[in-house]
Amino acid sequence: MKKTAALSKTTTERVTPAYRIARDAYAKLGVDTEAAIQRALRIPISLHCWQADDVRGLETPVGGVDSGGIMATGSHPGRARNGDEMRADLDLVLRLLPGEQRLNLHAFYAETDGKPVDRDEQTPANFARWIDWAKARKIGLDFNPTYFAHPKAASGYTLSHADKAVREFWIQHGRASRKIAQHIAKELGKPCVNNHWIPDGAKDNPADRWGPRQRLVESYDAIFAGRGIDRKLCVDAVEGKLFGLGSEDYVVGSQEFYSSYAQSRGLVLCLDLGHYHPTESVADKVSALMQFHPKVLLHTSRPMRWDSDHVVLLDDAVRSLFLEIARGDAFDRVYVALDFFDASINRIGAYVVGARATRQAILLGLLDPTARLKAAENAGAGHEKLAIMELGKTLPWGAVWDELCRRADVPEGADWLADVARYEKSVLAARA
Ligand code: RNT
Ligand code: ZN
Repeated sequence: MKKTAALSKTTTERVTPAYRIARDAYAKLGVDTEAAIQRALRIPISLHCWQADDVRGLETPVGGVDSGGIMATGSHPGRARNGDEMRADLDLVLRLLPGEQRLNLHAFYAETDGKPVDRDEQTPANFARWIDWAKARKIGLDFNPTYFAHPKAASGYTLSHADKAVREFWIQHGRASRKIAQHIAKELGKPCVNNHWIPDGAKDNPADRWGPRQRLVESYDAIFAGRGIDRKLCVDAVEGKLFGLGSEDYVVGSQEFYSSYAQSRGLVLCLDLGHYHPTESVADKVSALMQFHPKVLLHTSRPMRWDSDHVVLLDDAVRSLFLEIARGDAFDRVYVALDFFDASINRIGAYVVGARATRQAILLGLLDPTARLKAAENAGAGHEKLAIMELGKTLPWGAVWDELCRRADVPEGADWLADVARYEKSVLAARA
């Protein structure tokens, strides 16, 4: 308490009148904006590298046989075409974002100098450039095995494939990914979240729903069986979904499958905002799942009628999700990562909009007058609870966000648009 008060005093002279008004308004509801700003800045957001190149990957030859239902639509000029271009774009993104960021890599962003290296043979050396880049910027890296965009995924099945040889190939890839993730963690001195998502499923009425799920358990068990991987370094997560393009009827790795699998094997469960029926609320799920799952990984995304992976905006789904995390005081139990890809607009702008919206939702969660609301609720004063909730919606949180940006020394408001415009002209235009 004392520390916060002292901090507010030292910053009083240089804060704007707008922030001072906002700070006082929140204080009236028992909310400490200083504490919220500091906390919001410290929560890492993992930037998905795949918005930079429309989820194509850097492999030789480029995998791209089958997308596994993942599709970036649009043809805005300026797509990053190699690792150096991706890293240059991400450098600009990092300069425009407040707070701690990480970078989320996928295995098909391996750089092998033109030498073909198949997924089952990947080694940490294939990611040396990414690791050096992250080291120089003092940011952490996360990782994902890529079980799609590959001839051996063309049937729509990978780890649950009926053919043992195909399963074995993907098991070897899963194992390789864990070694790479562990290596990354050691190199950077920060744990690396390694998220497993597979496209496996059927377009129409499979006769056998049981077999693939049983095989998937066996394949994952083979991947996660010990072999010198420290789970504190390589933090394995698994991500399910309701349906995908080409797997409308049946997804082997469904929510029920992964919820039980992660819980029984001590893995992190990943929840992607685009992976549920539109009437389901991920915000409501976390307080149920987290009674049993010590940690969850959140993929912020924006489904537009389906799992369309639109750029994240500050919509109700994102706001209510982080509000729930804040109300449960669970920020230490979640990993926050972005997962969207839009090829129809400036990709750097897409990153900045989505990452800022995600951090705004985090800040808004931390600005919630939870104690006051719970007190009203517990006293049976339902009308008071609703009144304070409604009041919370009208408070000037934008001034607190601007202050957060100033503290982080990044452009306020939409001032970052000028940087993106300059880059579009000087760098992206030349890629056309
Ligand atoms: C797919 C999952 C998965 C992917 C990334 C590229 O539906 O959301 O997280 O988007 O791994
Ligand atoms: Zn996802």
